[in-house]
Amino acid sequence: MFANSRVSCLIGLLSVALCWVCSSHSLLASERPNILFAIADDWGWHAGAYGDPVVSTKTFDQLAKDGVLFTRAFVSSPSCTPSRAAITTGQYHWRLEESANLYGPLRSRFPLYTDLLAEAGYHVGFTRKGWGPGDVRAGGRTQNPAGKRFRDFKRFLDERPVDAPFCFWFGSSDPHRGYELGSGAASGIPLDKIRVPACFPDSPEVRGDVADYFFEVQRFDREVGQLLEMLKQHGLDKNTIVVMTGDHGMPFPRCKGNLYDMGAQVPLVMSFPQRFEGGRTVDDFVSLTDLAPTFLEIAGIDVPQVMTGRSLLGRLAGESTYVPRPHVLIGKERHVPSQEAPDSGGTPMRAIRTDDFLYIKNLRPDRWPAGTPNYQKAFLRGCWYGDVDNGPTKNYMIDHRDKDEHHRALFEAAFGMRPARELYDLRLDPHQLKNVAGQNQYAEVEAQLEKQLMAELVEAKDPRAVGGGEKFDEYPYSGGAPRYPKDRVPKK
Ligand SMILES: [Ca+2]
Repeated sequence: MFANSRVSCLIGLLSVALCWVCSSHSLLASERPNILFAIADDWGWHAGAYGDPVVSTKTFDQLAKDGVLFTRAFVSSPSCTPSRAAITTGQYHWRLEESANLYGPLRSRFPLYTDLLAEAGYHVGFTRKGWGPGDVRAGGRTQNPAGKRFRDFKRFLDERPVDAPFCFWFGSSDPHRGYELGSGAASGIPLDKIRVPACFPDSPEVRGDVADYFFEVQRFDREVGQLLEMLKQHGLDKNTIVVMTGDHGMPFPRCKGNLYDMGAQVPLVMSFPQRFEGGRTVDDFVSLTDLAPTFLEIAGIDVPQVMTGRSLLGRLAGESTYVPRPHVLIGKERHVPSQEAPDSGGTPMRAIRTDDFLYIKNLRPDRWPAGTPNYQKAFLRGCWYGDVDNGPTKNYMIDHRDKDEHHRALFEAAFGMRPARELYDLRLDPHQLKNVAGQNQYAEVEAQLEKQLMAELVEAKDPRAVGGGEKFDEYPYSGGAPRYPKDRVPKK
């Protein structure tokens, strides 16, 4: 009798302890939350919630009021394939072999949060643009790393098993180019009120181009609003965390494909009013590699050790012991290879972004970071500076590069060669246009950042830091023009 009561007492204590563990670190199976992940394509850091005076992002802004707005979220790499590979694996893209490059397949040996959720009973799917671009099967996979493909969110919900929690990836292709010329102005976006980013010259062409980009940002935002309405109609809004972000910066010169904030910083909001206090703005550094561990932890699933991301759950839950990242690392391997310099590979770079500094290492300063100029084939605009998406701002900056000193300086910053080291003092130069690397007064800071960056790259087993990094240049390119040359045979 005595023994029995001791046992039941122990069981009782154990239950209390287990419940405490459940409530603080995960959820009981019946309460596992749904995850709605909305990711735009090429959406830079532009939203009403961040103070942009023109772009209208009502859905994002409402989620910011209801949830947690992150002001310093960065991608692993400012290129579609590696950025999405890093998001789905929770690992820096340089750990993902071919998928560090645009169009590179994502090998099946890299675990994905989507698969782990599916194995735990989640209904997992996506629509439109998931991981990619790239060949899913070439990676030894049977489906896109974002999950099973569905026509749309409605079909996904219709096919959901009763009582199964879900994880859905809404991958819009907005605001990726091409744009309908003049669509922004025609929709009523006031060109004169646009804050032209400091890395572009101010001209009617550039303003019109930014407005066309905003037009598609707004379309993405409206579509996410429609998804939220559907959640409500199905009674699913209470138990769903909604996450809205983008895969890297805007498709303009010195933005997408670059490690400056214009290329690597993205909007991020996470809203789950039933569980997490809303209306908070958080200035922590976040890497989008942190999303996979966050999603897993929120579902009560162990995070694989290979994931280099760090769960944000502690911050979302307001835990006082949560320690944010002190800085983020960013990198780039091959984006679009150059047609004119077939052996040039990519323009590998690594960077560390702290509160006050951005330090970039250009590992091959002999290569053109925006693609080769190719002026002799000027009629083939598609081959001009192939690493920059074609569009009115690109054309304007190239065509007017000799208009005056200002135009020339911005042209060089976007399209010119770059030194092996770049250092930007964000306290004096928030737009990251004045390289102070090599200046005496910054020698100590530069040395510290170099040491910190290299130590973390070594720890994360970056082939560019520990050896073998040239393989990134040798992987074949399967994307569109400008094509990787046919006569180049990748090494086995
Ligand atoms: Ca993209």
